[in-house]
Amino acid sequence: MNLTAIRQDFPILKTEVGGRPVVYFDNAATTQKPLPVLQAAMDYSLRRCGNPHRGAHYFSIAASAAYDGSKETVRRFLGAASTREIIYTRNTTESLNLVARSFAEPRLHPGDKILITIAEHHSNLIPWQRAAQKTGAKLDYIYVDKETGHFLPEDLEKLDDPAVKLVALAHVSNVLGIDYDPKPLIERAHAHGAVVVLDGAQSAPHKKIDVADLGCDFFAFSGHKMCAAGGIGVLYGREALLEEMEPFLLGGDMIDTVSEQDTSFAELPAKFEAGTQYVEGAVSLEAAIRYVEAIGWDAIRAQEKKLVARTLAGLAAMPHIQILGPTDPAEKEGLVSFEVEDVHPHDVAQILSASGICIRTGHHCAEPLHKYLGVNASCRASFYFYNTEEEVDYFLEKLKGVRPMMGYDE
Ligand code: 7TS
Repeated sequence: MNLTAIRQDFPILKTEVGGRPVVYFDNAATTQKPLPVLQAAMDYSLRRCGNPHRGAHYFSIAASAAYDGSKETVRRFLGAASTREIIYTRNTTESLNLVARSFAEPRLHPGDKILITIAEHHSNLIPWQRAAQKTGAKLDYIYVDKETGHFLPEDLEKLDDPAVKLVALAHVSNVLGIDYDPKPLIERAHAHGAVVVLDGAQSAPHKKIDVADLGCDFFAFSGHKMCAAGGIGVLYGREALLEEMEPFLLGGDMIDTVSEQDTSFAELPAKFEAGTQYVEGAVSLEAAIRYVEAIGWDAIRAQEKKLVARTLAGLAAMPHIQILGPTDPAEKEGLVSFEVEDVHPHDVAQILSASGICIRTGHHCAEPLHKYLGVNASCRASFYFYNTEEEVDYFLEKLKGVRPMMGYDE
């Protein structure tokens, strides 16, 4: 991987703060966008812009081709059988809400259980809370070991409970950085017919996804966390399940016929894509997929592992740092969350920001996890393939200065 050449594709990384280029370590929140992706979306608007699937004219046909071409690329990217299984949404959040509303709520009853983990982002938690409240189903949790972040083995037995009708879990945790290897869990839940939803927001940008191999029933991710524009997300769903589900939103382009009192709906995936589609976003997502695939998953993974290992080694040498979750780089995927003793995370972030370093602080939309771990808030450095070891060294150097700046010893 030619890092210098790759970084040329990201002019934003040259932004200077305090006389030196910014260090962007908030990639789990959103990634930066490379020129080829920006150019692809602009090229669509300059040459092919139209409303897809609605007209016989040149631009509508061009827009349809752009949109449908993007879908085919996403289908291949996920290893799905058909584009009928690929639904465009705004983001992971909307994808998960779609499943909760259109699949779970009409099917759950009192006595049923929804099983999630304590490590979920709010997007993969609140929709299930609502589904449980509306249907009388019970929302239950798989808890993690507070030191290692791994699932408690006795809680994994909950997967075998036939009352569990739906399991929803993050593929990679946005706080602990653990890849939860969902395959054995999916197999266990499937053994008694439960449906499994994977939140791929933090996995799809970083590793090869194959929904057929994973065996999940639904898989959600966001384009903006993998170099695409904001506002385009994906829901993969097994065709047989999507077929049975009611539409989520109602309106144009998702119908077959409409009479004064009734409507029949379009075939998949249009049934779930009401209104004018975000074609610019679809084009951007396709270009982003091509961009990350051209770099290659092995190269992306190797670079992220290097950055994580260097960060963990540097943090281990600082006496007043506590790391959330595992401390072995082999177990961390692209991000490290930590606390600095005596210093509020927001102060840490502000001090680092003055040196042009962007990290995230707070509960990272995983408040129940933070409460469970007995932590109010934490700091998080999250990487992507364009980050460098020099950036990590600079971050570590500035982090070392935080406690002394607040009047504490190192
Ligand atoms: N699931 C996980 C595991 C996430 O990390 C996020 C976003 C989402 C779902 C929601 O994605 P969205 O695109 O719909 O917003 N995570 C973060 C984060 O860690 N910091 O900012 C956003």
